[in-house]
Amino acid sequence: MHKGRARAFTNIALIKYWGKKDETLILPMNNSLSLTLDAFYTETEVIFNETFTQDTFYLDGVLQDEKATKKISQFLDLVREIAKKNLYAQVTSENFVPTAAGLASSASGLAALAAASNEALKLQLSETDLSRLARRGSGSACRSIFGGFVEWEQGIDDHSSYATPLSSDHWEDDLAMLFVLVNDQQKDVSSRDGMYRTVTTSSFYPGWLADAPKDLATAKKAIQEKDFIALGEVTEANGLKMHGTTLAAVPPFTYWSPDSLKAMQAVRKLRADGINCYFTMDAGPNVKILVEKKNSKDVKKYLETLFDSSQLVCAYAGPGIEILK
Ligand code: 2P0
Repeated sequence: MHKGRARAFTNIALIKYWGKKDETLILPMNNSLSLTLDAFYTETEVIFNETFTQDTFYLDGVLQDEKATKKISQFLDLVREIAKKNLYAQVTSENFVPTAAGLASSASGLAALAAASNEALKLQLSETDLSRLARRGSGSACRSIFGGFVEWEQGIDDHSSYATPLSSDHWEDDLAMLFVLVNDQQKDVSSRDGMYRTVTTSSFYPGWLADAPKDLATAKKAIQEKDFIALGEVTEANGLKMHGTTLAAVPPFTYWSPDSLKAMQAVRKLRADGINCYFTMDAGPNVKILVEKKNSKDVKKYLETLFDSSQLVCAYAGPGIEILK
């Protein structure tokens, strides 16, 4: 029996990954930049055993169906290939999220599974190799191997596409990200399907691709100079551009709900009142607000006049993967 356990934290992109140039290898169309957070994480245990006759996957105590297990099995096939071992596995994952808010993240999930597998089979992969491996499970997972600010270099092949931590002199410790958890009545378009549809059909997509490298350069400069306003402005603009592409997809779609707009308006109002904060959104209606730690209480206080306090979660910068005994 070969057993490993690991914890990985979720990350939120300030410069988004949106679109693949290779669907199988999960090579992105552009570099992205994220902040790993401390509030949401996944703990995963993987056991490879000679006596198992298939892969099984438990998430939050519930045995998962064929579709969810298949994604895990395909990832484990990569691990088995690296290990040159033909063993089935039992994967037990727990997502730690403050409320049942649909924030279960494939980023933390696949990063934890990659790290746990590395541990179980004593593969001794470097963090760079782990990032490459996690990427094959879910693109954004390659960034969750590391803490703080992280850049995912798109690369041109399996070998050259991986994430690296950005040096920031610990500036991320002065920042916070406030989550506004919004209920959504709409049918979900998964990020995988959403980005595929956008790349293949949206006439706005070339505009996204033209701007992404410039936005990335602006964000990296802002981090180097600890310029919060510059980082916030480019984060908000880049997120809006990503969401703009979905409106021109065929068929069109949006991840925004009325409450998402309400949260965005609140951020604009706070800025007008002199509190610097900026929003971003991912493949769902939740709004994430980047703010300096020193102002996070004031932002939360204002949002509590608009949303239930159970919908508001404040996160800080988080660490990279952790091996659990
Ligand atoms: C990001 N998202 O950079 C972007 C912004 C969502 C919007 O990465 O298909 O679950 O498994 O590679 O990583 C979510 O997409 O997609 C994501 P796959 P993933 O965070």
